[in-house]
Amino acid sequence: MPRYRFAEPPARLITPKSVLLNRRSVMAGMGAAGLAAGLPRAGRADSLDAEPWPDSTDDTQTSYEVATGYNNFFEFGTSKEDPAEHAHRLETDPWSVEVSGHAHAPGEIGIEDILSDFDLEERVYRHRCVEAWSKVVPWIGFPLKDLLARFDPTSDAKYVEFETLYDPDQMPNQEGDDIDWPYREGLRMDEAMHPLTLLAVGMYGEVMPNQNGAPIRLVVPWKYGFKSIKSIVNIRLVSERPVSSWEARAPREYGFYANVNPEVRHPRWHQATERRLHDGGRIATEKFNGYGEEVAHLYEGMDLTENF
Ligand SMILES: Nc1nc2c(c(=O)[nH]1)N[C@H]1C(S)=C(S)[C@@H](COP(=O)(O)O)O[C@H]1N2
Ligand SMILES: [Mo]
Repeated sequence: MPRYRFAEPPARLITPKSVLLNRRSVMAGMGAAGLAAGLPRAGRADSLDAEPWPDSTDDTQTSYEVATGYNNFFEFGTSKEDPAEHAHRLETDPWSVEVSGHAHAPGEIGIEDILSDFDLEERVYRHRCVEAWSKVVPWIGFPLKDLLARFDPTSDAKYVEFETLYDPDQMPNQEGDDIDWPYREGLRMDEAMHPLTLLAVGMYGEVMPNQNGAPIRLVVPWKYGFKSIKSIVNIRLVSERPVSSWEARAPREYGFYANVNPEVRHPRWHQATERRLHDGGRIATEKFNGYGEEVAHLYEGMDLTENF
């Protein structure tokens, strides 16, 4: 059992749907005004940050049992049940994350300091896997941009690269070649700085279960689940676009952007619908997983079929 715990109970940020809708129309107005005033579009995303983030979805939450019993965490095996069975082998305390590359103040931070220094919030996000299932999970975490700010990225930092722990003694499937280990992921800097992008350290009110990526993982709610890398030990600020593990393995199937998009099919299946794990029902998949109001501007002018 890890010794770390939350310094304070995370703020619960529940806002009724009506308030959210109202806020969205206010924001849309601000976006237009910002454009008219010649402000950079990024100002729009930043303005979302002034207020606590509301519940982003009114979907029924997935049960704790399903969210922690049906996982992808290939380091522990390739079946959905393997992580729950084997991830207890992962030693998450002590743990630290190294931030390196194009930063004025590169360095390392321990998990206890992460838990005490950043304002933890609960955010309910829909989480959609490229395999066309989805969960709705109350994550506990804080914006990635708050962590990056502490290490002071330089203007050469155009992308962020993430790496999971490599230790086959604890992660037995790293002996195999399902992935060119360690698991790697990447984001463009503006994606990394977006206030929806979380570093999650818990879920359902408790510290992160091992099978979900303890002690710290990424959650990027508008992208397919494989972007949300688990058990992070390295964060690198880089100038070139990193190649993520899935992209390296099958570049025709998994792109760098991996934005949820019902209009762009995976070569082996369509992406138009998804199976909700809480009831097995199928729903239509929404572009950007339903977070388009917040993130579509990041991809303005880009061909999302080419940049899938
Ligand atoms: N290190 C690592 N991170 C990972 C994975 C993995 O195999 N290894 N799987 C990804 C995939 S494909 C998905 S869908 C999500 C699953 O997260 P969950 O188990 O919390 O639902 O984790 C992502 N992060
Ligand atoms: Mo996934």
